[in-house]
Amino acid sequence: MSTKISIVGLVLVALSLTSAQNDSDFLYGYFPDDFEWGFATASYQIEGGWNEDGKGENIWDEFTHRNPSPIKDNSTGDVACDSYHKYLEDVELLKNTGVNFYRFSISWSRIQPDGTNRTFNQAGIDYYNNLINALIANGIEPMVTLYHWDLPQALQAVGGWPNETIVQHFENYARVAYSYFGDRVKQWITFNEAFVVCQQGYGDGVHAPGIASPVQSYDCAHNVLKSHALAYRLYEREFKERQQGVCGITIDSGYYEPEDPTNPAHVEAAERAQTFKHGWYAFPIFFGDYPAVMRELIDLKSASEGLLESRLPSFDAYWSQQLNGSWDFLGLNHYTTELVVPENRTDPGWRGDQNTRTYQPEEWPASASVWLKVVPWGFRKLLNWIKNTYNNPLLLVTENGFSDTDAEGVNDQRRVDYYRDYTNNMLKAINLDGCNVKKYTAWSLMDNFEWAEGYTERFGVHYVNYTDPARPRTPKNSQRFLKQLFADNGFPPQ
Ligand code: GBH
Repeated sequence: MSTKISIVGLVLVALSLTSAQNDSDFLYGYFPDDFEWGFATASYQIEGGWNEDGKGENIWDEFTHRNPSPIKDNSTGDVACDSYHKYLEDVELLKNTGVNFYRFSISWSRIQPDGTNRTFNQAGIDYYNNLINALIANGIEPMVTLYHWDLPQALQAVGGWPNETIVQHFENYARVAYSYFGDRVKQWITFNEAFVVCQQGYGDGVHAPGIASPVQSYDCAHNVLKSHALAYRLYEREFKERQQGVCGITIDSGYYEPEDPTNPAHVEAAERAQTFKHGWYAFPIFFGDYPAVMRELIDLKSASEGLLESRLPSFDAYWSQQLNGSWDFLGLNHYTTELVVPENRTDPGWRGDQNTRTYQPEEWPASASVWLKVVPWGFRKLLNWIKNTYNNPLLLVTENGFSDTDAEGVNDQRRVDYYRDYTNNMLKAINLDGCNVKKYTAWSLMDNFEWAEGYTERFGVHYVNYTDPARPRTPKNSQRFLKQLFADNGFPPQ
């Protein structure tokens, strides 16, 4: 009897080990009954109406209007998908796909044109009120991101996120949003992908405001985290009881797999990469401070560069306390996986500081984005890493998706495959591994302005024709696939 059990056990272990890597065993079955499905978008990527009805300029307006253009196809979000005028059509698309919720972001400068309490724009409030009301009238729950990268330009003019004065302005902005929309919005996300805000915007400089600095990205992160904490505590203190909503943050992370999982140095390097990426933002929120490995390495490197203070700032007891536990849920944006090898580096900044090199093997299936390879098993492993690292917090997948080009049009079989295989790995993480995931959000409802890549990469399940002034949206095959998945709440046994 006992040998029988252990043989069964061995077979199960062997099966789960191979499944983690090659995904050959598709899991049929259902998500939990209370599981919810939705789509995400972001204000700058879809709205257009960049200077309409009193909206202030933001850093993406300024960035895309530069000459020469830093955007691949020299495009802008001036019109984008024209959702500022077509939002009712977008609500129809959502309704037709059978979603539970819609994740969109508020353009800060549309409601506070200079980003401070000195200015206020009623037309911006009206726009979001109309959108929220239309969603609710159609049985779709709004999930609102306060900051998806479009900082009011007036705040960048005084230094942007690396300037600590921004923390108070963000809290003030959050108060306006909670006050005007919180009677109907019950799900708040303070920041979308703080990593991208700070590292792409102030570290590598490939996103607005286009600053490349090994110091500013850490200062940015510090103030983004403080801003998150204040906005969370404000909601908790003044709104939560009355409005009965929840507040959290979305942290983006790939999965980091050791190149050689049998080599302890590789395993350690992968853990370091994972911690530098996800832990940079999540450790302060879950534990009240940056990860020890970041403190150690960045302090050491700063000293050897002859700096008198570390490039990584510190939280005092007050901020540590404000941050610690400032979450009702953890938002996760996940797209891809990288392999990691250890490497001693001296280039200052977030990349060099972690003493790793990451890459993706050529043979992994590609997308239209250089950084996005299709690695479905990495999703399951990341969900397990989060479960183990933060004691299985309530996790909402706030983005996941695949890019192709204009050539695919509406016949987007690779996107269908991506969604099928990634959501199947999420099903395994939930039903087999016990990960506490309660929502899944596909990026994106429709093709849109893909930041530095302009309109050259498409992430939508609706095709948007940008050469037509009416910006018509057409469902792709992936829209039909997800509609079925949402309706079935899983994969019905064949
Ligand atoms: C998300 O970005 C955004 O939230 C969304 O607005 C965007 O449209 C969507 O995904 C698709 O890109 O080489 O280490 O610098 C997440 C994607 C994360 C992709 C950071 C590029 C660069 C990682 N980005 N990544 S790194």
